[in-house]
Amino acid sequence: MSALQSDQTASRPDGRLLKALKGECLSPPPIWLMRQAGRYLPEYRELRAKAGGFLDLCYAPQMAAEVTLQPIRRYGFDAAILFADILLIPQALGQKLWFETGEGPRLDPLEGGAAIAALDIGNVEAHLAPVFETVDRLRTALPGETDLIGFAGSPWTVATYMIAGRGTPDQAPARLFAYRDPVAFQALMDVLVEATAIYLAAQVKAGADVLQLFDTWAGVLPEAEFARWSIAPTKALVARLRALGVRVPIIGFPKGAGALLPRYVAETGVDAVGLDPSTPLSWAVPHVADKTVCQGNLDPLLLVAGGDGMVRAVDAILEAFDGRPFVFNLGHGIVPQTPPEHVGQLVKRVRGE
Ligand code: 1CP
Repeated sequence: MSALQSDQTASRPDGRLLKALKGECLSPPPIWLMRQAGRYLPEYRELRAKAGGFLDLCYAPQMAAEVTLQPIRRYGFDAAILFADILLIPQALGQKLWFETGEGPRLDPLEGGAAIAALDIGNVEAHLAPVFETVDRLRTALPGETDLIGFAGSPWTVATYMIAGRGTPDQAPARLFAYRDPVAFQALMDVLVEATAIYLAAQVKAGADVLQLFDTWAGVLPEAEFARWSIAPTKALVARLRALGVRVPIIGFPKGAGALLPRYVAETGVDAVGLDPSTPLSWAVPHVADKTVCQGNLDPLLLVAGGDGMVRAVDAILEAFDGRPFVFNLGHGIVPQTPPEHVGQLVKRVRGE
């Protein structure tokens, strides 16, 4: 792990997130939170109203950089995560994407092999140029010690939205599609691996110090399908990124992977792994933390509730990973009803202040 290096930021000393991801044991551990920019912050809601829609915000570099910086100013997290969305890739491939107010994303569902064959990889980099400009602005605007995380969805998770056209409770449409037509589904994985590699390599070139792959829907897959549609495309993506010269650490987040996490870690080539809230600490420490850097895993609803329950859970996580390289985070994204003051209390507790 020590051979890893940031591509563009060779002159900038590693921040605390980078140090932990390269295997340094830090006390207190670095902290950032998934979805740390977003609707729980009044300053985000204000800027989003000005931008018009959520997608307008994603493609407006000055505003997207500003919402990325908002939680850094408030809480001084050790890392910023680029403000964008995992569904920009399907849009860059030519699929129609829009957001229904109060409901979430909608896409024109991909209905078969012909629709998959029509996806156009040629336009990905040009379409996503505003995102790279956001990264570039952020690298200049962020405090020197704050690492910048770029991200994308894993091919499986992005495909679930492309096939269903929306989020569903168990992403059954994509699972069914993959069972019925694995050849067409593999073609979709191949397109997504290549498009995502282009996208992430360009984020790193623009200044991202770390990459995270969100595989939010990994946990709905049985073992054989987990290997085929979560592990294999992630492994191909990591290999493709390394072949493109990307050397920054990559965090994989296969939510719900459970007992398949050690296999995911051993086979994909990621440098660290995000644990979801249902992963038992007593199991994760011997089975995962002995093999790679862990990140996680406070239940986002404990952050909503706050108080003693939150404090006890934070302390249990810190104690479990004490003496190992570790990154404190939630086990999934912050939810909109989170009181902003609880986030401040969480950061203080983790830092022992
Ligand atoms: O303002 C709004 O109304 C939009 C809410 C919102 C936000 C703030 C969406 C819509 N996306 C985002 C930003 C976002 N999405 C980030 C920004 C950086 C940060 O973490 O602060 C990131 C990393 C994502 C990633 C993302 N988008 C994931 C993976 C992580 C996760 O939470 O599971 C997924 C599944 C999406 C799709 C998506 N985009 C938005 C919503 C509401 C959803 C989920 C839809 C669903 O499953 O029903």
